[in-house]
Formats: sequence, C-alpha cells, structure tokens
Amino acid sequence: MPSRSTTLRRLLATGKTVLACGAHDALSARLVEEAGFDAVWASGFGLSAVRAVPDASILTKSETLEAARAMVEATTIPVIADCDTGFGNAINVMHTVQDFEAAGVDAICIEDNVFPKRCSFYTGVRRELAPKEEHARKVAAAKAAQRSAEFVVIARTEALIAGWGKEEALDRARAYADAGADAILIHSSHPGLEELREVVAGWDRPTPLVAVPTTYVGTPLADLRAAGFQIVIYANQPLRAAVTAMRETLAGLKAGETTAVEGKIAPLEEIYGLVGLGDLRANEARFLMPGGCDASAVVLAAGDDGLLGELTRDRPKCMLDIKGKSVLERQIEALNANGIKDISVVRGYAKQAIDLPRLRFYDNDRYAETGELSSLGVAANDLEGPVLCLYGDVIFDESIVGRLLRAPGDVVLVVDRAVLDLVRGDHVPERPQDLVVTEEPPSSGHRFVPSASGPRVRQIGQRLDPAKANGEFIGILMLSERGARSVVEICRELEASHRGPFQEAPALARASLTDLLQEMIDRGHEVSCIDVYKGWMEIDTFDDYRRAWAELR
Ligand code: SPV
Ligand code: MG
Repeated sequence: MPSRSTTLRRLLATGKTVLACGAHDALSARLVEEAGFDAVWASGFGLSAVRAVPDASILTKSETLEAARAMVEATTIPVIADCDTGFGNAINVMHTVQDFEAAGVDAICIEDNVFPKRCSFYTGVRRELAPKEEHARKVAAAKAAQRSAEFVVIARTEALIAGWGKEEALDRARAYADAGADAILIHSSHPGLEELREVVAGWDRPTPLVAVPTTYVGTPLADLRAAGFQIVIYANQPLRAAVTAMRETLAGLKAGETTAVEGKIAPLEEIYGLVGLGDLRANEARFLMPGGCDASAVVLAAGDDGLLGELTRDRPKCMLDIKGKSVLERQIEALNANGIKDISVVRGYAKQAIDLPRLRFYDNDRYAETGELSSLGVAANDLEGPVLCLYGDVIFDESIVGRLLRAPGDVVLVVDRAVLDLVRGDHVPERPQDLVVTEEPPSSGHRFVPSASGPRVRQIGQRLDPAKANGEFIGILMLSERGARSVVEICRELEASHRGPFQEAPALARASLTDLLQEMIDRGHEVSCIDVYKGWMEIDTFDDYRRAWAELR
C-alpha cells in the first residue's frame, strides 16, 4: 500500500482551499488522485449507485467501510468517508470512527438525517432530521473515539435540504462546531450560492466550512472561497461521467461500430498502468521462484495438406497419437518444462478434435484457402512478446525452448545445421524444406558449439537454392516484446494494402511464416537464429509418422 502523502488536517492548516472529488471505487479514487485533487470523497451516493441501489442507507457500514478501505489502499491522498448518519446512534458512531480510522481513512462525515437517510437531492421522499442535540452528541462521541489527533470529523447539516430554514442551519452548524466538529458541511440543493451565502455570512466560529457544489456547480471556486468555504467537494461528477461514457460505448458496440468505439476508450495499456502491472512484473521477477517464465506460445495448427490421408481424417496433425501422447501434448510438455504456461492454439481443420485443457483457442475457419500468416493474424490481437510461435506438427527437445528463451534478439528462429550435411549429400527431401541462409554458418562437416547469440538470417524460403542454404528453419521462433509489436504492425499494414503475390506465396492470404520472415528481413528488421543440430522432427508424411513411432519414447 502506498504511504499517505499528507493528512486532511495538515492541508487545512495551510489555509488553502482543499479540493476533493467523489469516487465510487478504488479505480475512480486513483483517477481522482491522478487528476491532482487534494483528497478523495468516498461518496455514499456513488457507492450506492455502483451497487445499483438508491442512496438511502441501503448499504451497510461494512460495505461502506470496505469500499473506503479499497480507496485508501489505491491512493496516497487523504480519503474522506461519507458515513451518512454514522450507522446508528452515538455509540455506533464511536465504532464507526474506530473502524474507519483503522482502515486508514483520514476523515468521516456524519449528517443529521434520521436513519434511514435519503439522498439530499431525491424529491418526493420522506425527509426527517435528527434533533440537533442528538446529532451534536454523535459528533462529540466521534471526537472522543478517534485515536489519532490527525483524524477529522466533519459534521453535516441537512437543515436547508429539509427546508427548515437558514437560522436552523446556522444554529445546527454552531452546535456541531461547539461539540468538537473539525469542519461543518452545510448542504444545499439550490442552483446558486445565494442561499448558502446568507447562511455562512453569519458564521461566527473558527471551524472551517465545507461546500458540496452539486447543484451550484457553476459557482467558481474563487466565489466559494470568498464566501468562506475551505473544503470544496465535487461529490458525484466522475460517477455520472462514467455512466455517460459507458452508455455511449455500449450503444456503439451494439450498433457494430466497434472500431470507432475502440478509438474513444482507454487503451488496455492505460488500464494496466492504473492497476499497477509494472509493480506486478517487478515483484514477480524479484520474489517468485525462478523458473517462471513470462513468455507465451502460439501453436499454428489450422492447416491440413491431406498428406497423411486416413490418419488425419478426424483430427488435425497436432492431435496425431504417438505412443499415447499427441504431438500437441508433447509440445505442451516441452513448453511447460520451460515455464511457458500461456499457450494458444490456432485451430482450423477438424478443430473440435483439439480438446486439451488449459489452452486458449483461436479459430482460422478459412484454413483451407489461407496460410500460416493468416493463422497468425487471427491471434495477432493478443500477440504480445515474448512469445514463441511454432508449427503444430513439430516435436522437439525441450532444451531447444530453453535456449530460445535465453537468446537475445527481437526475432529469433531455430535453425538446424544438420541440413549442411544433408543438402550437400545425395539426400532428397520428401517435402520442400524451409531453408535459410545465415551469416557465419558453422563450417560443414565439422563439430560446432553454438553461441548464445546466433548469426543473422539473410534469406529464408522453400525455393532457395539448396546448394546455397546453410540451415533449415525448424518451425519454431521467438518474438520479443518489440518483435511481436513489429509483426503485428506489419501484418496489419499488409492486410490493409498488399495486393498480388507476396514473397514466395501467390497471394498474401496464402503466405507462410517464412514469407513474413523474408519480408521482415527485406524491411531491415534484424532476424537472427540459434543453431541446433537435429533434436527435432516434423510429422508431414507417413514416413515421418512411422519414424516418430520408432524413435520417440
Ligand atoms: C454523496 O456524495 O453521497 C454526498 C454528497 O453525500 S451529495 O450526493 O451531493 O449529497
Ligand atoms: Mg452521501
């Protein structure tokens, strides 16, 4: 919890006008502080409204207390709790003071309505005031109960609201001040300041006065100050603003104007900032057991090339069983072993067959006529780095993931150098391979120790000259936060404006991951790799499948 910056009493001691604003929950309290107000008013009107009940003593003391406590925890400025009638008689008020003070609340306000109170602005409702002496005793009880000398008790009279006249208002204000109140709120529902000005003209106590300009909101602060008010509370404007904004947004969403709505509402990052995501990240890094991992993974498993015939009649390749475990289960195990728990799968062909738990799903229902890039695009809205992207048909040693996670770079591919031996021999691949040309390849035919930061990739694609290629992309890559942002931006830009063939693909819709990677290289993005030597397999053909059964445990 942030430490408090000051107290209401100290602010009052400066002699300056204290400007408070109403909040209805912890987040709005945080916004009140962010806007530069001196104090938060935990508004009974607002707290009731967010529970969709009238401001009529429906909320209990505990509910009000918990809401005020949440505001205290979310802010560093003083919180003034609107305690309505004090939740009972003078004895109850003593407990109210102790509870709110213990919760870190800086001040409470108690009003001379009888329980159950009615909001000052409701018309056509029963309105009664407690006897002046009884409320004065509540004020005295509140002052007797406070533990810290800093705690502030504001006494509020509703005499003007109830229509009992200016003399009664002034008389009550004096009685409450004499009972020890630290400040007096004389509430008014008049549209202008005239009524109040006449009352406060007769104010003959040193006790500061509080204004709640809900109906006389047009009165400039200077006029309120000149009239003798030292605390000004804008009690409910943020709540009303929220209702207007939510209605507008909801109408837009309902009408299908989703993009227009998106442009008008707070970006997700702003909410992350308000709720303290930065602290969460820092504390995770500092206090959680090592081994946790903030990377997520996206498995691209939408397509089906029909090469496995009957084997994939009712399921996509990633759900092929190999000795009691599907390809996807094996992938999840390898990812989990490296701390990656947030795993998404882009489904398409036979999507209902992917029924593993704890996965997030995206659907590329146009899988038959689109490529991997389109599948990635389906997940793009949530694509936040660091994220691993992998094909749904690769099985790999879990240590590859560990090395990838540690690799520096914004776009890092896993490149198998075994191809150096294969492409130069008489090996003829059954299927086109994702070949790469990198800088500084290990020399062919020799042992090598891969370095942590691998070389840059110059070219990637299926149509590269095998004689020039010096590695094979195994279908696993990692994007850093920046890398993921670049991918999302490029995908959006291409989708909006690209026409015709794209890299090796006949059209953007058909593009594969390697086409995107080549595009990034062409645009000057740094694409690097980590070197591996075998340690993985893909299930493309019957032969691959047979080999997997023979070799995997
Ligand atoms: C509240 O915010 O709950 C108040 C101030 O008591 S007002 O609603 O203006 O009466
Ligand atoms: Mg109230």
